[in-house]
Amino acid sequence: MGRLFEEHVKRSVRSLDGAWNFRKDPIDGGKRTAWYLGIPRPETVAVPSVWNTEKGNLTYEGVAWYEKTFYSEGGCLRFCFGAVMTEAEVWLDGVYIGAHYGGFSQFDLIVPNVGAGKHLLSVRVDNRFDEQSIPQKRVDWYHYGGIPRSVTVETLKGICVLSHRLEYTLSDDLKCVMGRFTVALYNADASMQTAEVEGTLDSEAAGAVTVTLEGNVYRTVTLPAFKKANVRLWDIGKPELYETCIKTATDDLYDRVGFRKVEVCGRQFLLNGRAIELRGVNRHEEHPDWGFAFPLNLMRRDIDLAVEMGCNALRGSHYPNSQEFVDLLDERGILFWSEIPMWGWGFSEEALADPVVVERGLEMHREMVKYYYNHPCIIMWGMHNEIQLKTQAAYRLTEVYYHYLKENGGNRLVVYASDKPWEDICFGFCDVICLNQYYGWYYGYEDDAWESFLEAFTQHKRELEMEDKPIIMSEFGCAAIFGYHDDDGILWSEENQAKQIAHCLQVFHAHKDVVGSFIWQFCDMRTCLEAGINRARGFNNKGLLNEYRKPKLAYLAAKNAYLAFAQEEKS
Ligand code: ADA
Repeated sequence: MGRLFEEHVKRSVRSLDGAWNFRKDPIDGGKRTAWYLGIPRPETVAVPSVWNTEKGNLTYEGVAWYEKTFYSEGGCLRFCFGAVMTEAEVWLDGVYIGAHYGGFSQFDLIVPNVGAGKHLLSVRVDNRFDEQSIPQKRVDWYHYGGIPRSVTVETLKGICVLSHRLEYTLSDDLKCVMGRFTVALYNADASMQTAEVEGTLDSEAAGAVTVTLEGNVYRTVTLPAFKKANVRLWDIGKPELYETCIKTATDDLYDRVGFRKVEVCGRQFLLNGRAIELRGVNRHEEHPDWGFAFPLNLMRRDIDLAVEMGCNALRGSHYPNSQEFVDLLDERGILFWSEIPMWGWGFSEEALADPVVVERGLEMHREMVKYYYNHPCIIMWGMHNEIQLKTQAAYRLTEVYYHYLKENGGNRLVVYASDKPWEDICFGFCDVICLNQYYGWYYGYEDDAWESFLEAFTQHKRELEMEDKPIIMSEFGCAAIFGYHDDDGILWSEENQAKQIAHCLQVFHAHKDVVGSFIWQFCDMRTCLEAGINRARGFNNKGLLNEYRKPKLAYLAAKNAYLAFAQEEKS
């Protein structure tokens, strides 16, 4: 769902986007008074949207109810939610059908035996926090609430394809693919059914198997392996995509893949066997007028702005981005780092050791892998950002996530972003050391601060016997208020930000261990008003562009540097 292409030809899919009934429930009494049977005196709002962009609701944090009436021919219905922020409970015609935790993940709920006619879908949305929340209350972005991504209802018939992933390896000369599909099936019929499950790659046969399933049962099957010679590789700026399809007699699911090889070899980052430098930027999928319900045309514009400044990579800080955005990156040949919203400072050591938190994070990784596996642009899975990496609790959690992603994440690197270069005890669980550092802003204003830092860290790596691990500078930057100029380049001026960015990009580019940089950040963005965050204007102002995507001087400085590095790479 929410893709740039049709996912189904045989399956009937109806969008539930548009006008929904809505009401805030500040005392959380709706469940007690059965609002799932009908919201009393509702307002009309748009879905997808966040409630904070409605007048008067900017700071609302709590419970709210959404409901939508729709017509269906009946049968087995599957409700697909692109994202509900943060906890969702769902009822159909007043009957509870399921719940989901986690604001940035897609999920679906299947309800067999629904009668034909008019139906009411009700969703209770809760965006409050406690010690077990991911993210925690204290983050450096805005806690929007609502249904920020699309909702659809599908009618399932017979043996259906819920998801598929294409696992593959490339031959040493990168010309030939050995692949096999793993397919999640569901029998939507109440009686036992048998079906031929066939895979295709660009319409060519790619494995088939016959499956018999009892009524209303799930099963995951692996199709026989296939070989494809003379493949066109997916690469930066060369987005060679193949269409995949899994079909049964009654159902189908289309997706796209691209074949590429990502690895770390010595201190190099290799894409398709070639050493590359990641020229990146961190981007929140956020806009002051839309919150996290980010429109497609603005996604395209953000990508154009990033490409124009010479970027070949983006980090989806700090949560899985919408499918459309990742589809666009697949189509443009831009590398992507996708991570879950396990963000830093807020998590105490106790929280990191809490089995509920560990499991919630793991489930977010499972969902990210399930829904994003086939995207060729995703070259790195990010486990977390700036957590208490010096603690045993962080070590154990990182170990669990790392092994899960290594075993299940496909041909990708596994990383996390660390702000504790000297105390971090988890570097054994990442393929590349990713460092968030803020010389020139929070600390170290000396001219050679970055050079000294990298020299000392390279020595530290040697002492840890990790000399051969490459480094990505995953965050660095400095704030500037858009339009605030000062010839002497004092703090907060566009001149100062531009000077700092230009300088550190050169330092990173010249360092033999640094394989990439992700500037913090693409554009200014609204941030939460928690104590300790205290950002001017209530925005994180370290954007190269302001929140309306107007360039600051630093955008031009980054563009000059990145385009020059790109030119060097070509010659
Ligand atoms: C951290 C964090 C970012 C942002 C940044 C900043 O590195 O990962 O989300 O908060 O600091 O601007 O201070």
